[in-house]
Amino acid sequence: MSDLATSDHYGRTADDGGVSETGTQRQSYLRAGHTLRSWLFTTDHKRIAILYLISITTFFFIGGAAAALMRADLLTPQGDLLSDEGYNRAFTLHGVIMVWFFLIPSIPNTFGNFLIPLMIGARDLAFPRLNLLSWYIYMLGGLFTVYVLITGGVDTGWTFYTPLSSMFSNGNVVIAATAVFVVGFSSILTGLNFIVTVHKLRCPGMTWGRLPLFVWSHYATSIILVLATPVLSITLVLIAAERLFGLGIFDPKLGGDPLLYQHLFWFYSHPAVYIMVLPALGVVSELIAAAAHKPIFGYWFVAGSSIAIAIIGFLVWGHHMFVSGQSMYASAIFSLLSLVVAVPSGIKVYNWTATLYKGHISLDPPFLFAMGFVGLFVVGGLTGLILAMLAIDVHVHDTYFVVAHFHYIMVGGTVSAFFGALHFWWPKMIGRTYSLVWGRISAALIFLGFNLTFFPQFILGYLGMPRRYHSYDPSFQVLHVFSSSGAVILGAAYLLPFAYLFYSMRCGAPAEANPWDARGLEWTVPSPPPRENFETIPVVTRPPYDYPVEREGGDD
Ligand code: HEM
Ligand SMILES: [Cu+2]
Repeated sequence: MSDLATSDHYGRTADDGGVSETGTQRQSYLRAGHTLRSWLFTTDHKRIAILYLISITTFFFIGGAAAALMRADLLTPQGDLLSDEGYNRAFTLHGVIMVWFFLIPSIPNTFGNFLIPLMIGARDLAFPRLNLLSWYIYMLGGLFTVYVLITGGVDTGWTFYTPLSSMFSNGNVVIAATAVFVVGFSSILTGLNFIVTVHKLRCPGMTWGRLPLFVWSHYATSIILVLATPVLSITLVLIAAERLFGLGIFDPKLGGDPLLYQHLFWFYSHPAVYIMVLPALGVVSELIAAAAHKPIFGYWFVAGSSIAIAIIGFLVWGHHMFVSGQSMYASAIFSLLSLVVAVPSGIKVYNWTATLYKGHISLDPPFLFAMGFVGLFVVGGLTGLILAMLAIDVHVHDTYFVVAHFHYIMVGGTVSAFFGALHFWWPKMIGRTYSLVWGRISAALIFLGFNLTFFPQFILGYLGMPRRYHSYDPSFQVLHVFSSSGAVILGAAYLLPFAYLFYSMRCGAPAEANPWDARGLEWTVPSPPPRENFETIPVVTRPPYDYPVEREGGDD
C-alpha cells in the first residue's frame, strides 16, 4: 500500500519527457495498453472506473426496458400487455436491477473510483487489486441476475418480503437473493477501499478541512456501505435458509416472525437510500461551486451534514413500517427521527442556494443537471417529510405517492447527478469535448420528461391508486397516460447523451486540462490523466474552492 506513495513505483511510465502538469506529453491511462487483457486485468482505478461505467450503464438500460414494459402495460386500466404474474416479475426485476446494479454502485464505483485518488493527490486507491476484485464480484452478481431474468424472473418485489418470498413465491427467489448477496460484497470492498484511501493516501497539505466535498460524501457513503450491507447479506441468507430448509425464522407456524424480516430489511435499506443519494449530493456540491465560480458557502456544514446523514440514517428505518403493526410508541419515535434526518439534507440545499447567490452562474450542461437535481431533490425530500408524518403515511402508504417520492429522489436526484457528473468529468475521463448544445437539450428534456412521468403519480397516489397493481379503476387512466407519455420523453432523453458522448470519443476536440476553470487537484493533471496520475505527488497549500471572490479581471 505504502509503495503507491513513492514516485519510482510507476517511474517506468514517466520517461516520456519532462512536462508541465498541463501538458499532454505523458502517456494517458487510455493509451497504456490496448488489449482486452490490459483492461480486464488492470489495477488502474481509472480503468476500473470505465469498466464499471460500461457495465452499470448496461444494467441501467436493462432496468429501463422493464420500466418501459410496465409503463406500456399501464396505458389501459385492464393492463393488456402483461399478465398479472408478468407484471409482478417486471417490477421486481426493475427494482432489483435499478437499486443494486445501478443506483448503489452508480456514482461511487464509477466517479468515486476515478476521482477520489485524483482529488486527494494519490496515485491509486489503497488496494488496487481489491478494487478490481470488486468489479469481478459485481459482474458475478450481474450474471446471477441475468440468469434469473432469462429463466423466468422473480415476483416478490425488490423488497423480498416474507412470507411471500420464503414460502409462497414460485419465482427464482434463491438465485435472485444470491445475486444481491454477491453484489453486496462488491459494495463492502469498495467502501473499505475508499475509507482506507481517504485516511492513508491524502497528499501533503490535503487536510480533512481541505477535502473536496465529493470526497467527504463518499467517505460518509463508505461508512454506510461497510456497516449496513452485511445486515442485508445475512437477511438474504436467512430467507434462503427458510425457503430451502424450512428453518423457522420468519414463518410464525415454525416459531418465526415475519415482522423481523421487515426490521432487518429496512435496517439496511433505509441507510441504503443514503448510499444512493449521498454520492449525488457530493457531485452536486462540486458542480454548484463550479457553476457559481464561488467558494462553497459553509464548507464544514456541507461536509458535516454528510456524516450526520450517514449516522441518523441508521435510526429511522421504522418509517417504512408504520402500518405493519409495530408499537405506536415506536412509530411516533421513528416519525420524529425521520423529520430529524431531513435537517442535514436541508442544510445542504440552503448552502447550495447561498453559494449560487450572486454568482455568475454558468449554464453549461453539467450545471443544468445540477440545478435540475436541486429542484427535484427538494420535491422528493419534502414529500419524504409528508410521508414521515405518521397520520398521513397511514393513508398514502403503498400508493403511487410513495412511488413518486422515491423516484423524485432516486431518479430525479441520483440519476440527474450521475448525468451531471458524466457531463462535468467526461472531458477529464475521455480527453474529448462534446457538444454543449446537445448537452443542454438533453438536460432540459430529462427534466421535462421526468416531471411529466412522475408528478402525476403524486396525484394518483393521493387519489388512492395502489402501487404494484397492473389493472386499475378506469378513473385513473388519464393520469397514467400522462405518466407513460412522460416516460417516452424521458427514455429518449436518457439515450440522447450516449449518442453525442460516443460521437465525441471519435470526433470531439481534445479537452484542455481544466475546461470549466474549476478548482480541485483532478483539474491540474492532463485530460485524460496519465497512468500514474501525478508525476510528483502534489503539495496542497490552499483551501478548497478558492475561487476568486470577485470574478472580474481575469479568471484567476
Ligand atoms: C428527507 C429525507 C427522507 C424522508 C423523511 C423519507 C421518508 C420516507 C418514508 C416515510 C417512506 C415510507 C413511505 C411508505 O412506505 O408509506 C419512504 C419511502 C421510500 N423512500 Fe424516502 N425519505 C427520505 C429520503 C429518501 C431518499 C434520500 C431516498 C433514496 C435515495 C428515499 C427512498 C425511498 C424509497 C426507495 C422508499 C420506498 C421503499 C419501498 O417501499 O419500496 N427516501 N421515504
Ligand atoms: Cu426510509
